[in-house]
Amino acid sequence: MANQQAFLDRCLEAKEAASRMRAPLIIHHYDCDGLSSGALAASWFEEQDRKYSMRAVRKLDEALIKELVGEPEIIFVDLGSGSPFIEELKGNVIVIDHHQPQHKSHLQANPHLFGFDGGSELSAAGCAYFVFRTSVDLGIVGAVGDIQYPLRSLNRIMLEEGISQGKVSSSTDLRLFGRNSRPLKQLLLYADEPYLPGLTGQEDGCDGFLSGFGIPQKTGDKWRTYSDLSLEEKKQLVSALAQHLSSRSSPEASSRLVGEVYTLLSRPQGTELSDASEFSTLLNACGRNNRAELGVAVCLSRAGAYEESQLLLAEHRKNLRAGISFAVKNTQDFGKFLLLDARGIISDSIIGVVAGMVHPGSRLKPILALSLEEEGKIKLSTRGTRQLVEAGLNLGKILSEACAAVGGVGGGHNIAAGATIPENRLDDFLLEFASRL
Ligand SMILES: [Mn+2]
Repeated sequence: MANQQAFLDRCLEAKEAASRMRAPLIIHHYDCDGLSSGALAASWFEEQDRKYSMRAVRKLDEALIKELVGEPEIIFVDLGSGSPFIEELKGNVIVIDHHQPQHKSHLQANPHLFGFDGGSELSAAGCAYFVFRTSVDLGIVGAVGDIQYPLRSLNRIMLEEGISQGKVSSSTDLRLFGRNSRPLKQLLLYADEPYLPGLTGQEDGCDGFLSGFGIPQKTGDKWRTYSDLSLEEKKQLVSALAQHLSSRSSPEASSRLVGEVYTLLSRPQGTELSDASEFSTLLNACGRNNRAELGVAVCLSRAGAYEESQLLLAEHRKNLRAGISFAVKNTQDFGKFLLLDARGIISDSIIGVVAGMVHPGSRLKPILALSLEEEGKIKLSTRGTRQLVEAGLNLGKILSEACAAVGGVGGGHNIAAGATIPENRLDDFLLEFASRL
């Protein structure tokens, strides 16, 4: 069914089309995958010593298309396939995307068109890698940022190419943020992916947990990080954490505690940039705080960009923790799905990330999260599980149909999708959504 060669041929075709462009405008999405795929395309133009310009956007709507009508050359990255409006563009257009295609116009490099699932087998950054064949580490960062974990199919092929190029290595380890950079207590206190009930955000809980077994937190006056621990100590800590999580009925979280981690060997070691997952959080922090250009600058290793991103990262992680702790307490069971109404509490820029991180109780149902987008409009984010998708769930399709019925716009992937609807149509939307599950 899936035709890898045809996909790769299309990628090559897209590259040839790109190399015929004189100075394209690269339009990319503002999340982690959008920033890494945009930067990946930009890095190719720089390697070739060619001109380009860039613009990060939150969504590709009719208003934006109107602005773009006069552009002679556009490369869309991590968006475009889901926007029928782009049929109106008459210039030279290339689309490098992994969202479910809703039209056939323009040259599109998109894994969906060749039988692959763009929600789990390849992200936009991976697609951009197969087009441009450069900066493979950014391809990995985008995949991890879009929660395409563990990497399989086309993602796996990209990973193996990265390993053989000496730019990436993979190993099995604890997956908490800050393995290399945070003292043990902070590692637990600030854990958000997975969220550790009883530990995340709870200092007493962390102290109690760590003093429960004899791992010294300091060597001399230096606080120890997870990577400072001996192999034996690491095993002890991981199994205590797994036990803690399963006693708190978070089997999902405990299964995500340990897994494959990716080290980016050509980035500064010992910083967030050397770990694919930490790099992806940093990019989300930039994009979701309206500093997309800073995220791209970090990807392109511009001087001073990493340092500047640190403040944003701290702020982003604080917002995530607050969002998660709200979500854990306020998610309701609506029968066929879980509903998290976070309007006015969680910003629309992180609602999707939070929805993907909270997995209250069993995950036999998708979660639908609501936030306020702008006056009179609700931003919806919905997340499923791989098991649900394997059983036939397609949230992108459900959302685009349910939205069409209430005058909204939505779509995305089978496992994760988003939409905007008018606030006064929420009840109708919920009925439409539930009836399609
Ligand atoms: Mn994406």
